[in-house]
This record gives sequence, C-alpha cells and structure tokens, in this order.
Amino acid sequence: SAGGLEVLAEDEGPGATSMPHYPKSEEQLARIRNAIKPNFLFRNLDEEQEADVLGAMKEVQVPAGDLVIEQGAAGDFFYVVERGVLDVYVKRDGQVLDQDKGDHQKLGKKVAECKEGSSFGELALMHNAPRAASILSLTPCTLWALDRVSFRTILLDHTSRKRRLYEIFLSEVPILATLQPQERAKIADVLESRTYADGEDVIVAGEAGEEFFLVESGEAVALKSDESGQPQVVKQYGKGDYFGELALLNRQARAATVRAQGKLRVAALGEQAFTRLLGPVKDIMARSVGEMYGYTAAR
Ligand code: 1OR
Repeated sequence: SAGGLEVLAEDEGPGATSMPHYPKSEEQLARIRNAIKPNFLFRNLDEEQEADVLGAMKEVQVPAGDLVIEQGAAGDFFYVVERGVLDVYVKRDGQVLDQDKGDHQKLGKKVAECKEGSSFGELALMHNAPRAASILSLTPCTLWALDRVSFRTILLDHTSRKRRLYEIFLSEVPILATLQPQERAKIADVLESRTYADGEDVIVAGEAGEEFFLVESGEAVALKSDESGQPQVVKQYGKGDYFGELALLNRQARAATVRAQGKLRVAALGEQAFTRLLGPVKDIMARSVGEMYGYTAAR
C-alpha cells in the first residue's frame, strides 16, 4: 500500500534519510537494549523509535587511557557504556588540583565516573554547546555511539517525528480525511502506537471504554457472542479503519471484543483527546458525507 507507515519507515524524509543504519546481530541488539535500559533518555520510545536508535548505534572499542571526549571540543557523538569504566574531568581556571582525589594534571578535577549502563556526551548535543567535560577511559571499554543527527532526531524530536510519521497515515484515514492538516497534527501528537500479537484482545466486550483506536497496519476482527454464547465475527478492520468509538460516544461498556488477526499495530487515542480533537465525531462524519455531495460543511 502506498504512503502508509511501512513505507514511511523506510523513507521518512530529510531527518531519517541522513540517519545511519548499522546492521546488528541479535546478540548485539540484546547487549544494547541491556545497556540503554537504565537510561532515562530511552524511556517512552515506541517500537519504531527504539528500532531506529538501535540501528543507528555504532559499537566502539576503546583501550584504557583513551580520551573519548575532550572538554571544549564540538559534540559529535553520544555514548552508552556497555562495559568498562570512564572518568569525567572538568577543567576550570585557577582550579586547585588534588592528585589523591584522582584529579588529572591536564584534564582538571575528577567530577564523576561512568560505568556500565550509564551514558555521557548528551549535553553538547542537546544544547549545541562545546563539550562540558573530558572523558577518559580507565579500563578497556565497549561503548555504543549515537551520532548527533540521530540523537536529535530520535531522542529529542519526539513531537515533530511523530507528526511526520503520522502525517500521511492520518490523511489516508477516511474519517479524518476532511480535517485540516493542523487538526491532524494535533491528533498525531497524542496518538500512542501499540502492537498486538495474533489473537490478542485490544478491546474486551463489557469493559469500560477509555480509548479510541486507528489501525496502522495488520487486521483485527470484532467479535460478539451469539445466543448460544459462541463468539461470532461481526466486523473486520484493516489499515485506516477505526474502532472503539461507540463506548466513548455513548458512554456505554464496550459492545464487542476486538481481537488482532496476525500482528496488529494500532494508534490509540485517550478519551479526553478523543472528545477534544475528534469531537464531535458526528460533525466530522457529516462533513465527509457533505463532501460526497459536493459541498463543504460550515466550521
Ligand atoms: P558533553 O556533551 O558536554 C562531556 O560531553 C560529558 O560529560 C557531558 O556531555 C556529560 O554527559 C558528562 N559536568 C559536565 N558534564 C558531565 C558531568 C558534569 N558529569 C558527567 N558529564 N558534572 C558537573 C561538574 C561540575 C558532574 C556531575 C556529577
């Protein structure tokens, strides 16, 4: 299908095309995941962002005594420590150094230590500033390096990235097609991408409804029990379809169970955002109908 998320994942425009991708073994991927787990910068990444980070990271082996970062230099990479220990030094005018405390004649005062699972080099990349400290390896180290563009694109630029990612997809969702691009961008900001394995339930009949869903990729079915209690397929959903609106519109319990058929990816919208951004949905539907008959509903 043209213009969908799968297509976007391969070609996401100017930001993404300049991001490097280093193929990795499962073993390497597991090692990076482990190394970035404790790090706050990597929390709340969706699957796609995580895949981008993992892909863009480059393994760097550093011997003991290597100056990985020099204070005052321009920032090029952000590093995650998989193995080894590094010392952090800050140099200032008129500093009194104490070799017993680990201070370094040239690099200045020892202010911190970086160990497994920690990271460094984010300041210069976040603030476009010179390196604020020097980093010297104490032992041989295995580091994962993320270049400046990838760092900023993936870790700093959540909002615009999300908008880019969802822009085309949302414009192809029939119920949203008549919205203005700015209206869709606001929806993109609050959408949460989730994946379900084959047979998993996205919605369970009878439960309270708190979210609305758009199908990003894959398929789902709506199931209702017949008189004998047997679940029957009452509806099928594919890319661009939506479900979960009934409970939100009518404030009733979920009227059916919606289950993934094969791997399913949905974008979820919370109830408040649904009301604020899509409400009243009936108006949007009316607008779509209006356009079919050649007029545009007043706003
Ligand atoms: P960077 O890009 O500036 C040097 O490159 C890195 O050292 C820096 O990002 C941080 O990731 C890391 N002050 C400045 N940078 C520090 C410090 C630090 N600790 C680690 N880095 N400290 C304040 C010293 C007055 C120590 C804080 C515990």
